[in-house]
Amino acid sequence: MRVDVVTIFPEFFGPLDVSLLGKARERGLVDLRVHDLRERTDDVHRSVDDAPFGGGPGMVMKPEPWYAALQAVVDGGGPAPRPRVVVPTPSGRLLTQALVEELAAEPWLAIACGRYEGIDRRVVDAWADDEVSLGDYVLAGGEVAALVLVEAVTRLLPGVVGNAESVADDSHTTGLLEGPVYTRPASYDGRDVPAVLLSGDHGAIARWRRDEALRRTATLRPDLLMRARLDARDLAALAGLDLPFPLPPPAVAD
Ligand code: 6GU
Repeated sequence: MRVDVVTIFPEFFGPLDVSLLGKARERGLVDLRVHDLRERTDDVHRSVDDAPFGGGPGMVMKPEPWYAALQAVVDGGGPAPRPRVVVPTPSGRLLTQALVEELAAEPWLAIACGRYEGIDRRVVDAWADDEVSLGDYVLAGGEVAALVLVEAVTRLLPGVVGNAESVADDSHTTGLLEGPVYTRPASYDGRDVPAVLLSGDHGAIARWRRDEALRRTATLRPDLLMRARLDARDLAALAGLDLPFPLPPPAVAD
């Protein structure tokens, strides 16, 4: 996969050289290129922002450097005629694992990192395929969100994470939060690992893990539970929890 990032802070992307991502880049699984928006300015001050039309606080990113930077990315060529262009913004749609999976299927992504009050709307209208928010809080700019996007997307690419199963039952991939995990020693600080995990009964272990995921999701993220695919056994497990809200009908027949 090819990913181009356009930003006024290329230094923000140092973390992409380390850890899982760094190895994926070394191994040629991800071709990540970071571009400095200021290289597409043509005034001595290298200005990328200006006052908003209509007044109001803050500054807006000017369209000309963005058009030039994005055109240069396209003209530079890649594995498709054009990249899918994503703009991180708190006014975008929520980034979910479903969207991450969709983006991971693209051959070429470009991420346009805005700062200040945002990017001139014409840039977004002309170039963006998606405007994506990480959640209901405000960051100072799109760079951290771009790092999040790149990490979430690239770990789904074949060969990036060693164990494909570890991706398959992550929180959110199943529609539920993942339950607790334990390793040796079986007893520590007076706290014992749940006996079922030591039982060797794989059916019982799978049921316990599912029940813990259900319990955790019901407690912390009832909104997710309402959209999860729950079978009759899941609903029976949840019925025992005495939840303060009604359960949905089963989504999947047994
Ligand atoms: Cl994608 N950008 C900014 N600036 N703030 C955010 C965000 C993105 N997602 C949540 N808050």
